[in-house]
Amino acid sequence: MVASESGEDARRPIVRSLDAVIVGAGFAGLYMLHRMRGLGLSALLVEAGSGVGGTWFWNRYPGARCDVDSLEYSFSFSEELQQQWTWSERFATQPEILKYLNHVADRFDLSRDIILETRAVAAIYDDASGRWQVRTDRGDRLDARYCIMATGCLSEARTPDIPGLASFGGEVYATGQWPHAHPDFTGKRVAVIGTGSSGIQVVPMLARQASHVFVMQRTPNFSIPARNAPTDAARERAWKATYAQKRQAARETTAGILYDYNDTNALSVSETQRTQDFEARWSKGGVNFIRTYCDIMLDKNANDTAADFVRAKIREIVRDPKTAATLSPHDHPIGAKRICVDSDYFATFNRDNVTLVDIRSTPILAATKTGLKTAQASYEIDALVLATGFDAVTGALAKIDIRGRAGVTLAQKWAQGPRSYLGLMSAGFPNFFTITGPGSPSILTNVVVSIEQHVAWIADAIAHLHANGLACMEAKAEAEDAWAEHVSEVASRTLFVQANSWYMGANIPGKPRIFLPYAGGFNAYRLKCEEIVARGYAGFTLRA
Ligand code: NA7
Repeated sequence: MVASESGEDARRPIVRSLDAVIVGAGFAGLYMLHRMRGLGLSALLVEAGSGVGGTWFWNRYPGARCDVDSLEYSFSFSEELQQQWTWSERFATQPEILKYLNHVADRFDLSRDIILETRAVAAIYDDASGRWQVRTDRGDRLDARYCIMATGCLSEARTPDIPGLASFGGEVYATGQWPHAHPDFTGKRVAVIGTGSSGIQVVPMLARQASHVFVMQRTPNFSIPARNAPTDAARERAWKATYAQKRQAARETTAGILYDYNDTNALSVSETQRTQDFEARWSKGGVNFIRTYCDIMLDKNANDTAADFVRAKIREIVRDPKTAATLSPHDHPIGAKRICVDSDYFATFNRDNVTLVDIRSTPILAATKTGLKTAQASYEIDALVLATGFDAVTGALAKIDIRGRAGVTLAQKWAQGPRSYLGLMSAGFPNFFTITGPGSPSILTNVVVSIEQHVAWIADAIAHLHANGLACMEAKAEAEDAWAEHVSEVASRTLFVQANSWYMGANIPGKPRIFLPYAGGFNAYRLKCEEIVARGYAGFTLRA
């Protein structure tokens, strides 16, 4: 790799003319680089971290784990890779996924074209030459025909604006930027702010170490037990015997995952039957729970049956009725916020060293030198853990000064909400691609499946340009408008729009309230992309 671990001055600025600059070395960027190489094109990948892995590089907090089955949350593009790699657990831990991504980088010799510890700060389109000028915080000047953003949907971690936070004298950690040297919480009093997936994963781990954990909860979340287990060797063998077919079958589903889909409506079966069905899914564990019936995300009455079941489980697990009530979500339909998957989260509140603090009714007023203060109490702590989420989908793009045709910035264009054709390209930004951009299924699916589809589509589009002597590709404004309307119309038919979620941009003050991903399902989306190609890249302008 070009950059080194040894600090800022270890290398001189790079000045290079390339076919493509790729930003971000997570699943998306790594595969994109591999595909560009496959086309015989020159590409350089710019990565802010000191290693590859993207989201899985930064989110290394204790308990960080994927909630998609390992056999599915992995690349399918190389048969040898998928046959040879072995996952140790049903839901892989962050260190194992990071090891896998490092293995992929080594196996496909990607590292020689990756510059680490380097943040892309600007990408400016030059109308005259039709090329992108990418600048980095290390002074690099990269000039390329294609600029491909693989910046991730959950990569821009945010920290809360708590008055006095800077004056807190203890340790402060953010789950989305966890230090490499794991902090030791033994004997310490810790407060965790945030009870989304990250908070729900980290709390049980901290409770085993710390002398006391205060869980500062603003909004309770629905969570399903993971039922994680070591990889079952027979199941793995069976999968690998027909891996390619399984991957294809997954691509033909809504989520890009071989869940147990059920086309029955929740209210079409008896209450006894429903309880049995929910119980069966609950004991199997995982987000598959939300697929117990096909209308859970479409019909509020159906949704209520699933939500009631989970609330009853919380009451069953948590001994103190008041704590159980505070942990029970009532403000959003189950699944309308990303459903969480946990290992012993609710049971953790039965421990003597764990206290739930309802900061909805008594908000945090300030941080002090020694802890946190609400209107009712002061919490003396040694460490503070912020599990406060991300500026999702568009946050990482917004941090880069991206300017398209006539100097128009992406930030200006997206001020009222992102506009993108298929989540892949935005009008006015020629040869500029976003992998899992807004308006694509991305985070509503197995994101690796979505990434592979996007990368393959972009690589094929670039190959098409080259094969036909074309230099430039751009989304048409009218195609983009029609797509945005479709994305919002599909979302409006679901219960997703009823929650103040990061899917809606609702967790970021001032962010336009728009449903960011495409809720029409992976398979429908994939077919749409294929149809557009078959129609000669309908909705795109291709120029010589
Ligand atoms: P999430 O799901 O956005 O959760 C963030 C949590 O932090 C959530 O409970 C928020 O409460 C809470 N939060 C955010 N800001 C504050 C402030 N200022 N005060 C108190 N509490 C706050 O992020 P995660 O990292 O857990 O998960 C993101 C995705 O990663 C997840 O969905 C998976 O797909 C993987 P709120 O709900 O806003 O009241």
